[in-house]
Amino acid sequence: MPAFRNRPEGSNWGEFGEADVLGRLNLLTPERRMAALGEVKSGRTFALSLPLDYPGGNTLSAHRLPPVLEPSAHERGHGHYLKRMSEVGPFTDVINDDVATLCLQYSTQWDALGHVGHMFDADGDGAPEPVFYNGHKPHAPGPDVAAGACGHGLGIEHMATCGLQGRGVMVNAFAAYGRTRQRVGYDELMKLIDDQGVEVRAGDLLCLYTGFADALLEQAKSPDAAMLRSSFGGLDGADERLLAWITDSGVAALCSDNPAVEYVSAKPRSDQPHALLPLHEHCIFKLGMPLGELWFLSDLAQWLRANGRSSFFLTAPPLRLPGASGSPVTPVALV
Ligand code: UVW
Repeated sequence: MPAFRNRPEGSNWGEFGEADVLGRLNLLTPERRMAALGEVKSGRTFALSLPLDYPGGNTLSAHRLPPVLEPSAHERGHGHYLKRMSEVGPFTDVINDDVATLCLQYSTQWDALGHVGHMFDADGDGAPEPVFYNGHKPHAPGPDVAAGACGHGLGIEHMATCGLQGRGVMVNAFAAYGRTRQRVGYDELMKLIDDQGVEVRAGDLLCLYTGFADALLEQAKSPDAAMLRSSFGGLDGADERLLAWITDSGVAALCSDNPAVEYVSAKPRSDQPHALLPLHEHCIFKLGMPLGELWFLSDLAQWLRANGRSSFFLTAPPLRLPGASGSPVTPVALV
């Protein structure tokens, strides 16, 4: 029995199975991974993560706080950071052991499929209820569910265990627009793809480089939110032709160096109920497609451009943290 009676217009719910939790990551097949290995020609790697204490502060997202890294309680109990094994025997080892308090979506991250749901009448009772990809329902926090965690069947652990590797493709929006707040809709994306000779294939992990993370690094953990918000754009989730292209392209995931992949505007687009984040709605909620945000794409984008390439092998598993709605990630591109 599917978990839903109605499915949202334009969604693929049920197509990967009634209980599916991977969405478009199902397209990362062994055959496609083998083909993606053909992108490896030099053996050079690029780490696509920011330091996880960037952006700095919480001006970009008030509820996401910088990580706090401390020695573990055990070591604090010893009154010093280093545990000296000489205290328990004739040992020379000195050991550090840390605890991190980490907002999982503070810095370079994956949004899991449990990150964004919508009010939608999936059960057909005539009233919308909160629901996620493939009809998954949120669970109320209880003894088995960490209070405050999304706590339903779409936690990030599924992305971790699926072996998140495949063919990456880079679209370099910064090369065309520089530091201009540009909406990248269907027309703009097709022009970038044509001009840059990008070949997008089903199962690809598509990366959009805007330059946002470079500005963050320049601002050295004191982000100038006004400058950042007025200087960098993203994919235009309000453009229906772009959404149709995302569906038809078979792309497995979208990633960017900006904070939301999409161009965010808090201004309502109509008087009718609608998504604040329409690209999130289309990708995460309707298609089961994870979004990668605040990735550090600059060095890779420059290298690809200098070498007349746009594709690479990408490895990007999140933390295997059951129930989490997002996770830090250290993606690695192999070219
Ligand atoms: C929200 O904050 C809702 O989304 P994201 O971090 O994915 O842009």
